[in-house]
Amino acid sequence: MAELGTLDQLPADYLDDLEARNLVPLWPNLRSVMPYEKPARKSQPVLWRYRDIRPLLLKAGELTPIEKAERRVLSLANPGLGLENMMATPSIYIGMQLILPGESAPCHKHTPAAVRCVVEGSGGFTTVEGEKCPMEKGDLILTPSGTWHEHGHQGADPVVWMDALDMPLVYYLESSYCIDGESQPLRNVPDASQTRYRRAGLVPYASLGKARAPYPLYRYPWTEVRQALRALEADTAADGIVWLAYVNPETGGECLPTLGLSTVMLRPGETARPVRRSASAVVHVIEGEGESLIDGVEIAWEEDDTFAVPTHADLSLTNRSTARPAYLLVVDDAPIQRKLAFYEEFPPG
Ligand code: GTQ
Repeated sequence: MAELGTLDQLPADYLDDLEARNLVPLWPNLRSVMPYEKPARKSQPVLWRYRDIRPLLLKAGELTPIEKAERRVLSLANPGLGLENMMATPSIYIGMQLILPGESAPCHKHTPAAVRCVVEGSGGFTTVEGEKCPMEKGDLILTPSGTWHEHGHQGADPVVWMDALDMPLVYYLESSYCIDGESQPLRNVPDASQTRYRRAGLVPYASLGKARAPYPLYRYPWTEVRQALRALEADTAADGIVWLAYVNPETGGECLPTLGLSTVMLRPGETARPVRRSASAVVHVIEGEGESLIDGVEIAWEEDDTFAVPTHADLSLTNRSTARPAYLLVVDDAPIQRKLAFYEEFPPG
């Protein structure tokens, strides 16, 4: 490990000459962009309490009509990355979106991919490419890159959901933009989770052997995912994690090219210690309460809370209840890292 030369070892007139020609010497900066052993990380382990968010989001409902917001969202920003950058982790944007009864958020499509997880309220819906997806607590709705989507609300109480987008990555690539569209004509059928992909292991015969649709399923209903976790518990070793990945039912691969989606059930009193990973993640608490240690930082979470897990961080997840399971949604950037061929897991020892 050679000691590298520093900027102050270079003559001022030489540095001026470089700067005048838009040139920068690498060696004084090499260790900061490429440190040994572990990446430099600005992201912090952060907890966003729903108890804090909710009144401020409802206040936004009073202060800003939907027409003035397009999307009425408070972004969950990681202070380590600069609040104004609206990044929960280096690749993941998280927002909490409020829609009031009778309101609608107009149709658009954009280059960033999005996924939503319903936090509270009944009667909301998102229409994706003409498919009307009901939104009930815990439901996951995908709006992949380039798909038309709009939101509405036919219920009586405020509806709130969490948005996760790969926007920080797409923005960094100077590729993030949006196109407004007309409200979509509805295909008058239930969403594909109730029709074409009603059950794992079955796909419409016509799709066999055909070019695979990139996004056959937009909605993953929580009531069914929750049952699937309960069923998996019966076949999970006591020291194993009850953990399901959301996948594309036609390919068995990740639902989205950038964001990984999975859900963990913590048994009463359980502490899970997932293997340390190179991916960053955001964890959202669908049900339950507990605590986590993230690189030594203790975070006590409750239902509907959300927290950020930086890349390469140590993570534990403890269900504080000895009576009820806890259910977590994990959004991570492992799919990006796998595609770039540097995704790693670091088993202990
Ligand atoms: O609902 O389409 O939180 O376009 C940020 C950007 C939500 C959305 C966000 C968006 C949306």
